[in-house]
Amino acid sequence: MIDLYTWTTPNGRKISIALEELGLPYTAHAIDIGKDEQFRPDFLAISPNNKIPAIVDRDRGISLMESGAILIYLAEKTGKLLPRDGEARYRAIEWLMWQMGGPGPMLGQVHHFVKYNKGKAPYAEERYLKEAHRLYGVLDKRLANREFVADTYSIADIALWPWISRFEWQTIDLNQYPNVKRWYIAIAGRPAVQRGYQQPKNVGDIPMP
Ligand SMILES: N[C@@H](CCC(=O)N[C@@H](CS)C(=O)NCC(=O)O)C(=O)O
Repeated sequence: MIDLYTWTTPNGRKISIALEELGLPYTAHAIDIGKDEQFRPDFLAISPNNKIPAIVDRDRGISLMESGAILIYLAEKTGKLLPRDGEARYRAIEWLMWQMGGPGPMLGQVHHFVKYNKGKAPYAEERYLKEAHRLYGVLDKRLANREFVADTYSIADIALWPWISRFEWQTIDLNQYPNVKRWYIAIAGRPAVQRGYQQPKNVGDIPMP
């Protein structure tokens, strides 16, 4: 049994979606970051960087923070969603790391400046929106001749998809990125994604372009 500490954000949904896809039994515990619950000492004991998501795998007595590390751990635990060896494995890790270093932090800044702080910091809005479009362009090109970012559906897609699901917050028109749009709609149709999206609580339908 796995305990997942999470909230209704892209980083949290990566892990609930992966757990659903892998069919691993888990309990989702809500850490409301709007109420500063991520600073509770019991949460800090498993996530010293005070951020969701984090997991505790009771079977192995291990706790982990950082969504990328958790995704690799879950994939290796089950032997699914990450090729075992060869170029395919490193391609999936490459795009997972791209998500962790690019779309994650950059689109996070777009949410702050373009949605929550609109009109107050034009330099930041322009900078991060420009970077968002660049990243969407990179993803669109990657998906031009393949179904998924690393050919077969993997933890790299699972890491990226919840960030793209905030396209409305980011003022991104997915019609500008037809390959991303096709990929996004296909993944949104997966029952495991639909279940994982609604953790740790139901927040309404998945946004559709
Ligand atoms: N690199 C981390 C980022 C996690 C992250 O930024 N989590 C946000 C929610 S999406 C959070 O917990 N923020 C609370 C805070 O910063 O205090 C990961 O991928 O797990």
